Amino acid sequence: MRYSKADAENLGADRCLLQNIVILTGAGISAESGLGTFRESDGLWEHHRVEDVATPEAFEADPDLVHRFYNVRRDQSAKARPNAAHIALARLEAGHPGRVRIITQNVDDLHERAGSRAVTHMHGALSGALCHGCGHRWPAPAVMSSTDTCPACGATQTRPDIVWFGEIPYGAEVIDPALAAADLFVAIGTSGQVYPAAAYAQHAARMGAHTIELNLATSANARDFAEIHIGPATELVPEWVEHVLTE
Ligand code: BV8
Repeated sequence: MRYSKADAENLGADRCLLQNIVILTGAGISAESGLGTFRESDGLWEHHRVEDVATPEAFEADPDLVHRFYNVRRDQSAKARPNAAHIALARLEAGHPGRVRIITQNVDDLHERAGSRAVTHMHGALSGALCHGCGHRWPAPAVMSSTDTCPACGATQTRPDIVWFGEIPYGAEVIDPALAAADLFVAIGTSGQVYPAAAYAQHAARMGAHTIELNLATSANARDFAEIHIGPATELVPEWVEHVLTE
């Protein structure tokens, strides 16, 4: 089933036609840029499950193991290039008359490098560093280690500015109103296994949005989507954007 103007008009006369589009992206949108996803690779880092590395407990126990994990990903992210899917979303934001907001679970900066501006990194970003002592934030150096000192307070409590499992995601003050006002919610390249992001489609649908999943495989929350397209993001996303911009 393809999303059509008739479907949009069925959204109800009081809802502007596709005025507000909210897009949730996951690791799958960056897969074709060469950045590994969490659950397709063997999901291991130095023989540890990623879920066990991306935690405050792991950082407490072995900060340099966690820093190594992010140093490698920061290097990979810097060498990666935005792909056709990132570029298409930037084209959508520039060409769509209504609002387009990207909520990304990813910590790479490929959306920004493709030209998207309205991007919320709900799980933080590799480009950021945070002082656990004073809360100061600054641009992360390419390589971080447990001996780094905070430029503001001098403490050796610096960490990547990333939201780990068990920590509260960023951006709720932007995300919650965006979901409430969404006419269209599109999830791209996410397995729907991590909360609260995995609940966004259901929430948006309850608020009246039409929901679409673009994914290489159906996600754990496929039941929350009115429409599902299966395929690689670099094919599905440009096609979908072209459809929205020319409908
Ligand atoms: C929180 C940053 C409280 C780190 C990440 C039991 C039940 C329910 C929930 C919980 C539970 N126990 C604990 C929880 C909460 C927990 C959680 O959800 N755990 C899961 C594992 C059950 N969540 C948290 O702890 C969150 N915090 O809940 O706080 C709270 C909340 C709100 C308000 C107050 C209090 C914090 C979670 C954040 C963790 N940090 N990332 C880092 O990046 O290193 S999560 C990490 O995995 C990613 O950021 C991403 O978000 C997440 C999921 O990954 P995906 O992006 O979906 O990637 P994945 O590999 O899984 O899937 C790839 C997809 O791409 C697949 O579908 C594949 O088919 C597709 N694909 C592949 N190639 C392509 C493609 N698609 C298109 N084209 C392709 N070419």
